[in-house]
Amino acid sequence: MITSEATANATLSEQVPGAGNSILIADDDPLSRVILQTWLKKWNFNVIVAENGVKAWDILQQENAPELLILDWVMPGLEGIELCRRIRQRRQNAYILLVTANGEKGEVVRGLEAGADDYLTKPFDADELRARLKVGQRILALHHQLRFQATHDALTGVWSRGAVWDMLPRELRRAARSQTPTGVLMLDLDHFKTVNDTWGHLAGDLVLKEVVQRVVRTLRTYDIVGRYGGEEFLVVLPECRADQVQATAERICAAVSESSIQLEESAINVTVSIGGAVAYDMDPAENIVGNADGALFRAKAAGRNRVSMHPSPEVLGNQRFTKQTV
Ligand code: GH3
Ligand code: MG
Ligand code: MG
Repeated sequence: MITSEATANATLSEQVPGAGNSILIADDDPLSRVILQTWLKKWNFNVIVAENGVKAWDILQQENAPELLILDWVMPGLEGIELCRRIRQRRQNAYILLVTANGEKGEVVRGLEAGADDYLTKPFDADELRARLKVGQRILALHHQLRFQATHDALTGVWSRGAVWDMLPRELRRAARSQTPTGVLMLDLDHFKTVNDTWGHLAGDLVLKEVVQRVVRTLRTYDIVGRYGGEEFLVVLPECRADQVQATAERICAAVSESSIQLEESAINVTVSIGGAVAYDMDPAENIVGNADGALFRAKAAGRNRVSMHPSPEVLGNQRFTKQTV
């Protein structure tokens, strides 16, 4: 979405279309804004405009706020340099071009020390601006790549253990606010050591990847899958009662075992065992994962390729949440 001066009164959420190719201009000078907007639109940016630092700060509090920012140094209320400092205290995923009036060395140094990544001097030069924005885009893309690598498992592409441990407590707090239960599954491949011993580790890796794909295909887009350990995975199922958690786990078991995994020279039959638990109210994440782990242990002991549920108040006839869930 492109925001023009004419739509500057649109609500903030209407103005923030997503970080992708968005850029924020914060400048109190209407002429500078028009010049920048014209060029940036021509270069296919989604332009979001703030007429002062306070409005820019409000926009930056929104979800999916732009990451590429052109901030004027001199603005009434909140100056660009102060805005830089505030942004750096809160987030790293921003590339800030600070606009100075004359590019005087002392000013530039102060701006960079306050958290700006680069600076521009007025009057703007289109080619220079475009080149500097490309640098910003390159750095932001690297930032995203690093972030992805830090939060995802390289082999299977699902969330890393650390990322799931970050997300689960947040999900549990959200669920407690909306009074909905959250399901957690602990899933472990059965006799996976035998797969490695028989067909080799590379084949084992391919099997792991295929199992994860089968699991993910069984789930909803907003369910969370993370690699908990070697061949162990944690699944978070928002807004699921115990019966729904169990049904989902049964579907996963069936999806993994229903056909053999075809490799170049072999077809390998794989099964998984799953322990399930449901969190209510503010059950700590450690407890719910521990409960799912205990249930997994029982599923293994009972013969593998099966689901075992940690008994929940709901199953025991003490249903605390009456709200309908999907
Ligand atoms: P169980 O049914 O009791 O879970 O038996 P298991 O053989 O699956 O369990 P065990 O813990 O004895 O062995 C797990 C194996 O998983 C051993 C380890 O080498 C293998 N493994 C863990 N991560 C990877 C991986 O990334 N790639 C491959 N190929 N193997 C892995
Ligand atoms: Mg195993
Ligand atoms: Mg294991």
